[in-house]
Formats: sequence, C-alpha cells, structure tokens
Amino acid sequence: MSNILAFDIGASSGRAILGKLIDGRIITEELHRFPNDPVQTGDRLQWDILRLYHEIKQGLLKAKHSGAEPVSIGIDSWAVDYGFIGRDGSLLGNPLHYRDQSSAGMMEKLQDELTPDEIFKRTGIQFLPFNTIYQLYAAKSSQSPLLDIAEHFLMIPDLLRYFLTGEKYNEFSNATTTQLFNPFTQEWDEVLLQHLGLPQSLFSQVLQPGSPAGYLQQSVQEELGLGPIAVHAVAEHDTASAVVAVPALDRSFAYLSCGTWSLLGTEISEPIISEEAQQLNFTNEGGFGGTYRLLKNIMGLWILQECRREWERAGQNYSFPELVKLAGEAPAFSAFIEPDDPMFMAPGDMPARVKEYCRKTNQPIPNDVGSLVRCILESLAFKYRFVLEMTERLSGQQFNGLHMVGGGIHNTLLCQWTANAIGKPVWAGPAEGSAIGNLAVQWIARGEFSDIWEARRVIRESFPMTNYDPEQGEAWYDGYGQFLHVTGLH
Ligand code: LFR
Repeated sequence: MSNILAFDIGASSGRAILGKLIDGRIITEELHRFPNDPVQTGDRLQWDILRLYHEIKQGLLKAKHSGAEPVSIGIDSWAVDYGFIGRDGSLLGNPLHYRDQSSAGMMEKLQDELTPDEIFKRTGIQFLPFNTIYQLYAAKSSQSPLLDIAEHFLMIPDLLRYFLTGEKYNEFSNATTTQLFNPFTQEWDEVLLQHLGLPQSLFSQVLQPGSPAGYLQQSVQEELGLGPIAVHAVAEHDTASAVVAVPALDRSFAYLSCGTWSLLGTEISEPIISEEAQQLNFTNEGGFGGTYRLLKNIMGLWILQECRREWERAGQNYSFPELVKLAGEAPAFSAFIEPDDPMFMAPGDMPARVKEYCRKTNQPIPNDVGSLVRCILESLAFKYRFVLEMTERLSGQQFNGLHMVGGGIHNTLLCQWTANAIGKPVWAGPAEGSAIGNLAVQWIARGEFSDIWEARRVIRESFPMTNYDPEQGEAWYDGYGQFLHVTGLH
C-alpha cells in the first residue's frame, strides 16, 4: 500500500492531501482545506496552533472515512516560528507570528553584540528581522517568563508532530532557518546559543527529512479510531518541500516557489558562505538529502493579498482573477515599488503604502485598482529578474529558464510577465509544490522512489507543466532599466 498523507500548512491556509502511486504516476486528492487565521490579541499577533492541530485531526478523519488507509503522514509549514514545551509536556503559550512586532529592531540590537560576519559565518543564513534568533533575543530582552520554564524548543511542524506522536524532535530544513544551526558541525551553534543564554538542552535531536519520527500515539489512535500510522519527518520547511517537487531534469536549475512569499534560487550541495553571499544577503537553507537552498526571500504575493484584504474591509470585494484582469487592462510600466522595502512587511493598509512608495519616489500615483495591481505584479517580475541574475553570479551557473511552483502559478499573468522580465522561458507547475514534495519524501523514505531524481521525474510525468515563452523583449528590457532606477537597486 502506498497511500500516504501530506499536511501542508501555509501562512494563510492549510490542506490535507492524499497521495497515491498508481501505475508509476502520482495521483493527489485534496481531502481537507482550512483557513489559517492568525489572531491579534492586544498588541501581539499569534498563531492559533490548537485550531491547526484540530484541523489536522479533521484531515485524518476524512482520510479514514474515504477508506484510503494512509500508511504514513508528514507535515510541512512556514519556517522560523516556534513554541516551548514545559516540564509537564504541555505547550507554554501560543507561538508568535513572524510578522509580530515584538522582534522589531532586535536584529540591529543583536548585531551590536555579535557582528553580522560572525553570525553569517556560523549559519550561512540571510538576515531577516523575524528569524528565530531575533525572536528569541526579543523574548530574552523582554524577560519572557516562558524562558524560565521552557524545557523544549519545537518549531511549528515539530510541535504538530509532537501532538500526534508524543515525541520531541527538531527537523533539519526548518532548523536551519532559525539562524542558530551550524551547517559545518551539523549541530545547534554553541556560540550563538551561549550568547543568547539558551541551554543546549532546550534543543532536540535534529532529524533529516525522510527519517521515521514515531507513530500516532495511543490517545490519538483511540480518539480518532485509527491504527498506529507512521509519522515521517519530511522536508518540514514548506519551501524545502516545494524545492523537492521542482520537476527539473537537469541538476543545475533555478526555481521560484511562489505563494505568500516568493523564494527564488537554486539547489546546491554545499553552502556558499562567502563575503559576496553575505553582502547580497543570500541564504543557505537546508534541503533534502543534505542539499542547501541558495535563495533569497522576495515579499511576494503578500502585498497583493493585503491589498485585497484592505479593499474587502472597505466593502469592495475582488477575487484574485478579477484583480489580475484589471491589472492586464491598466497601462504598462507606469510606476514601480521595491517589493522588499521593509514598509511592506507588516499587515495593514497596503494600497496606501504602495501609493506612499510611489509618492516618495516621484512616480505617478497608481490611484485605480488595476494600476495598483499592475504596479505590484510588474515590480515582482522585475525583482525576480534581479534575484535570478544574482543567483547566477553567486552560484557560477547559467540557467536557461525558471521553474515556478506553488499556488502563485494560478496567476498566469504573473507567470507570463516573469518570462518577459527574465527574457527566458518559465516552466510553471506543480501548483501544490509543497504538498507534493512532502509526499515525495515519504515515498523515498518508504523505498517507493530510489532517490529525489526519480521522484522529480515521476512528478514531471504526473503533473503537466505550462510553458511561458518571453514576449515583448524590448519593452520589458527598457522597463527593467526604469525599475532599477526608481528602486535604487543595482
Ligand atoms: C514561505 C516561508 C519562507 C519563510 C517564510 C517565513 O512560506 O516558509 O520560506 O522565510 O515563510 O517563515
């Protein structure tokens, strides 16, 4: 029996996907989909982690009622966030959302004590203000009482896996995103932990993706009326799972995992921890099979999601296809933003911020919805070109196209504009990259696939890719010059 179950939980929704292997093809079925709504409580933004666990159990029940009898389960989610477990095995408090403001300014503050060189040399991880290291530093600075009683540090998928199995492990791909894990020693970094005053004992054994991680514990089996289903550690950082699912044939390939965030880069076998990598603020996040993901975070469709939420609050409801249609009808190359300007990080009135950016850079203000969406999507496409070129330089490779995976590929205009901006083809698919990568690692662990390359070949044969060839070369070339000029990127 090869039926298995992937739980893929993104920053705005989660899903349970059943995977079957039939005649050498992967068949997926979405059994359960649920919203993931962070909760603002006072001035804290928190994850409703118990609701997410409840939804996982609903997914397990739906699998049971479908008669699918999955033999294995894996969970992946966004990175960096965590919860603490206390002496009695219970969760202490609610995990904070990485967009919570309590770690604001902590990256700069810690860098007064430890140089960025030192932190980068020890971890190879990009400097993002919400990395776990800065969240923990914020907890320490505010004298969080949780630090006095915490016995175990678990990241989001570790925590959900713990609720299911009762076993406490950290997982490699996600552990690297903390900026506390040392890829040379393959251990939590002693110097960084010591500096933060965190005991080694807080951190658990780090499992490689594909490792067995226990079974549904007795109480869960009884509650749900299920047997002792095996649980595997997969590539539990969703981006790591998405990269597993990139249907590349060539060992040298570039990817763009496109969802709330856009993650663009390549897969490498050794981390590139050089002065140039640090200066370009690239990251070396852990992947499957000891690989590393040399990539950069780009703010992504978050900006558009937040605009849509703001318009909704004002009583104007637009679907994403409607927004994309309006963008397609608006005039081209009128105004641009730098999507990674910190002003776009926190939730809030995004249309006002986009207009503010245009105002302060002396550009025409995109006053109607179509122009505003066009400004965001063109700017994203140009930022992709900028980061793709950096990836080529840093990794010493030339890519002849870009694989796009993730829900963002439903936005066909963005796929086409990305091809136009980079002047190379875009190969889009699969959309459920993270869930499929999650399934693939479980099948590798179970011996159904011999290795990741066999998995990628089967993924390519099972899910059609859509090709986008570049169009309107000259106009997009000129537009890129304009984008660099107004954003000051070089
Ligand atoms: C994408 C992602 C990114 C990570 C960000 C925050 O879903 O996992 O890779 O940088 O969310 O955790």
